[in-house]
Amino acid sequence: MDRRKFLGKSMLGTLAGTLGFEIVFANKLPSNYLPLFLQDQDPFKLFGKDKEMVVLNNKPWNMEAQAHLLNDKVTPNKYMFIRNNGIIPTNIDTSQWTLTIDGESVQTQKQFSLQDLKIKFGQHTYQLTLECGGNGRSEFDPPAKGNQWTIGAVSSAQWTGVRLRDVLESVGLKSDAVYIGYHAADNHLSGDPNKEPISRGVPISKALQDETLLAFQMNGEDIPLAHGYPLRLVCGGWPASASGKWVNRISVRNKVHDGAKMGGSSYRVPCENVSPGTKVEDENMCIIESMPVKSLITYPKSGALIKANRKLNINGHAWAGELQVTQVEYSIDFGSTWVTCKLEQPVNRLAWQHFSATISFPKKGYYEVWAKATDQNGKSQPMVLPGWNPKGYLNNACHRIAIKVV
Ligand SMILES: Nc1nc2c(c(=O)[nH]1)N[C@H]1C(S)=C(S)[C@@H](COP(=O)(O)O)O[C@H]1N2
Ligand SMILES: [Mo]
Repeated sequence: MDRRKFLGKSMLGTLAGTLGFEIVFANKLPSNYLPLFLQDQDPFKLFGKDKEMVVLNNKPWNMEAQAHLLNDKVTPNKYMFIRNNGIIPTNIDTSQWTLTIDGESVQTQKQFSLQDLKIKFGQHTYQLTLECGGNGRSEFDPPAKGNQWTIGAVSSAQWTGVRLRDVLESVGLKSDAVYIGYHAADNHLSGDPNKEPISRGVPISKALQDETLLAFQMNGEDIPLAHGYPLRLVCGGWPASASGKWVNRISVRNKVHDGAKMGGSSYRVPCENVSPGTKVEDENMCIIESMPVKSLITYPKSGALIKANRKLNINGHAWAGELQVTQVEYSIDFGSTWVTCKLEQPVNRLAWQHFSATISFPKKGYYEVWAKATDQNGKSQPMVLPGWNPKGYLNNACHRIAIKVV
């Protein structure tokens, strides 16, 4: 495919806008000319990411953070992972963008412009934690195919938009509505316009939660292009694949949504635990819903040196899908004994929580600091890999960092 053909001038303006600068003589650009900043395809520049982010794939673009980059309480764009299943849409004209609500279970199909959404419905802001279902995949054995995420496919940004519930209620749902599915403007890697790269959804009960948003802002600004500009569904606490980027249609379904990547082994795990390497039949696979309890030590960076007799302050975040985290503990003796950390309340439901502790080490030498979170139902993170599954989802094993006391 020749990218140049896709780049209309209005889109260049939009793209430059979301990157935070203006192409001053955009109206003088020869037609079919691709500006250098798009030609070089430096993903860090292109997406406004920090140089320490790690690129896992360039077709499609997938990029993750390292633990120490995620130390901010609210994740800024530059440290936010990117997970794409297809090609990022480029021909975005916000004045023409529409959201269609359709499906078997709406009273009447309806279309909204972005402006309609912004003026007809109340706007709400929540900090929402989004973790890719495959975060941690790289540790599974036998290995699972897919992006080899280590720990960095998680973010907790502030999202502003309208409630999906308000929009659905204004359209009217039939009593048989059980699920919603999103459709979006990104393109399938094959270039086939009839194929969607991904079209997932959530049960109606999740769709109607206060915090489920059709968002048009992230961290107080237009959503960056790579994260779903100009409109994104955000379903915090669930695998981030449920949060459709570049959303232009929501279908209200009378059955479990059957869009791309809803079936087979996509975002599904064996309903019962299986031994590693087992082949699992489709009917024994269950859709991932709320994500499991997990935590990340974001300060210091693994490998830090500290002087003997000095105390070490650690910081991090913990989250538990739909649930609250009630305890975080640390261990410096490989999990033999645990000490409770200071834990903050979330700023709102579905936002991650911050923990900290001050650690003393008995003598010089090599240590690891392990962190373990527990959710409100009393479930804790496993110290080693949890249940193997064909696509390597839901690895919530304890995070650990290396420390040398010198
Ligand atoms: N339209 C669309 N929405 C999408 C995706 C995609 O490829 N296309 N990827 C999903 C997956 S698998 C994840 S983990 C999150 C990643 O969100 P982020 O790139 O903003 O971090 O977006 C989800 N929404
Ligand atoms: Mo994902």
